[in-house]
Amino acid sequence: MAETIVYKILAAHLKDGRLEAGEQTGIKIDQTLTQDATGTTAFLLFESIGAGRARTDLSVSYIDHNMAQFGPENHNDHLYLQTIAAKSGVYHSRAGNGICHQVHLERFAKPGITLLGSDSHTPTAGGIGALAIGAGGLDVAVAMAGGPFYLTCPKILGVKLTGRLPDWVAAKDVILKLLGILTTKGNVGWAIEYFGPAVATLTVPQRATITNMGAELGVTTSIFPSDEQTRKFLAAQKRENDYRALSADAGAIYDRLIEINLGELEPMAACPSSPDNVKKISEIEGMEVGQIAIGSCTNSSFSDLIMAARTLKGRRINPMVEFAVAPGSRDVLNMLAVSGALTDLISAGARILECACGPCIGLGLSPAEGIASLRTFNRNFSGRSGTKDDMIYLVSPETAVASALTGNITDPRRLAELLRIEYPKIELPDEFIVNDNMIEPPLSEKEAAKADVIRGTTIVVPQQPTKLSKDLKGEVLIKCGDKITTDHIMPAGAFLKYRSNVPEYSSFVFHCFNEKGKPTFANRAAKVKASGLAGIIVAGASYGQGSSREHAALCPMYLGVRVVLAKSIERIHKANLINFCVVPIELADAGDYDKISEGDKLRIDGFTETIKNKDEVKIIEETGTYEIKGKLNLSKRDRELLLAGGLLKYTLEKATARGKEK
Ligand code: MIC
Ligand code: SF4
Repeated sequence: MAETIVYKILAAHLKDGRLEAGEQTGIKIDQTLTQDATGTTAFLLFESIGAGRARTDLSVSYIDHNMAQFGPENHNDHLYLQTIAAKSGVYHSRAGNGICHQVHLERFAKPGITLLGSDSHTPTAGGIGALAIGAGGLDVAVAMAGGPFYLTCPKILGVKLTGRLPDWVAAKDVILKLLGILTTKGNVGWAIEYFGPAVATLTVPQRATITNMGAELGVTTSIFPSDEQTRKFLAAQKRENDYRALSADAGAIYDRLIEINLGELEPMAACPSSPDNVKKISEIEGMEVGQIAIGSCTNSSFSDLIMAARTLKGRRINPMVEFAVAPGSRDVLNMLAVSGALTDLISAGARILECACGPCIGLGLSPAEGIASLRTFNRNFSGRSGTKDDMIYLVSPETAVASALTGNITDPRRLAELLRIEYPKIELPDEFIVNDNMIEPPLSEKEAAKADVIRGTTIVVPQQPTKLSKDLKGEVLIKCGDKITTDHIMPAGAFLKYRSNVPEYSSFVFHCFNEKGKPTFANRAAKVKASGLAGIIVAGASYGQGSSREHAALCPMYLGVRVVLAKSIERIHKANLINFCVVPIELADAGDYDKISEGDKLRIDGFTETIKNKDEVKIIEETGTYEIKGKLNLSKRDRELLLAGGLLKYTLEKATARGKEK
């Protein structure tokens, strides 16, 4: 049978289950990546599993998120991660070396491998032909310990690319176009495979921009073929040996097809405050801009930044614009320095930020009130920048740089007419500067046995869930609307420093919905927990969009939440809920959402029995006002996990059972 790339890679890694869309399948994971904001939990849980050394081909732990270092928390995390990585057989990319996805693309990812990362933008590596998937830290910990990763076999959306990008139109505009078509809702269970004649015209960094923002669509992964462009990129990274050709078979069948003619695309923007609120730049042109940033794992490659530098060379940023550049990796920064492009950026007035996530995760550069901020990032959820009611527009580096010169949103295709700037044709360099000085290899097993792990007092082992009760009696703690992101559930930015301390971090659950003078979500949850009832979260469609942060499941669980009842739930978040023994229930009839109010007391009789083998749940309002039906879209393994008290307990039980068999 003619196969897609996704199914070829899945078949080569199959460990458990059948390869059929909708089926739960366990696959072998070749590489893992973790980053510091999810990594401390992942490694603490990895230690709890007791696996000792990582059993993957390669695992890398990155420091790129929490680098502001106000107080000891962040540095405590870095030291813990560095020492536990060395001991566990894991490579460690130190603070300052760059954003995990950019560095992994440059130094480690390969065509045809499976990569699991505790970050939702792990599919960036799909740009090099890797099957790369984002997951919660506990799933990554289990994969590091050599366990299979379970996923629902996806349906394949084939995106056929034809034509060629016009000057000043960028890879970012391709994915923004797709976000406009598919939106951030309703794409759970799909993977995207790009093909068609235009693929050959896109470099690996351009492809990676496109696969990176597949995360915003909510698809499981996105992937490009591996071809001459891939070989060229790997050769320039001095690792041509990692190359292998990879493409779908002729006649491969896609479950859905979309065709995009790159030649017909225009510069686009995702307007406030969702990545799918896409408009053409021509529709919003002229709006005043107060801040512009180029960076993040979406658009911080050498090609992106050299384009910006060449466009800005000898010119000056508009004085009313704050303009910042965060290179994706230290190698990118080094290349900018050596080529002289860094001087062009500095001279034009750019603020050069660290090679890190920085403003993308709300750590610094929060915009002033009431101004539009243009960013080449991937998320513009309200408040994520650190400013309430922010107005963030997601754009290409080309649009960013054009607007930085004029001070208002500008279609870069007009730069010739406005400022006599011709498009700087950018070729991928034949050779990148490669310097792995800040990637620490792990200790040998012998050395590791004697090595100490540094654990600051701010690093607290997360508490595991208690088992579910036979019948559920609970209270609705909050009723929220559609498209609730994990940023709404667990704020990042200034709160990130509590990531390694669940009891502390939990006080900020649903922080954005807390009102002055009223009890916080955490206070209300504590009261309900003390009364002996379980906490219930009610939500609309697409609950848990965005990041892979398992704290969005772990912290509510810590506060006593045992059920999320929503119109629909996004893939990574649903898996995280199950991993931490919070039961995800979808409303059988979305209209029933209107019947439920905050404070309602709900009952599910035979709760654990239902989880064991039923698909339908009867939910009864305690005073008899209404009775509604919920759906349990759970695999056999999901049910086992929930009944065991979550993934960690399940993994430990399995290990004990295996030990007894021996
Ligand atoms: C994000 O972009 O939201 C993050 C921060 O990278 C998250 C991970 C996290 O919350 O630590 C993600 O995308 O998974
Ligand atoms: Fe970092 Fe932003 Fe990428 Fe998340 S999306 S990994 S915060 S750069």
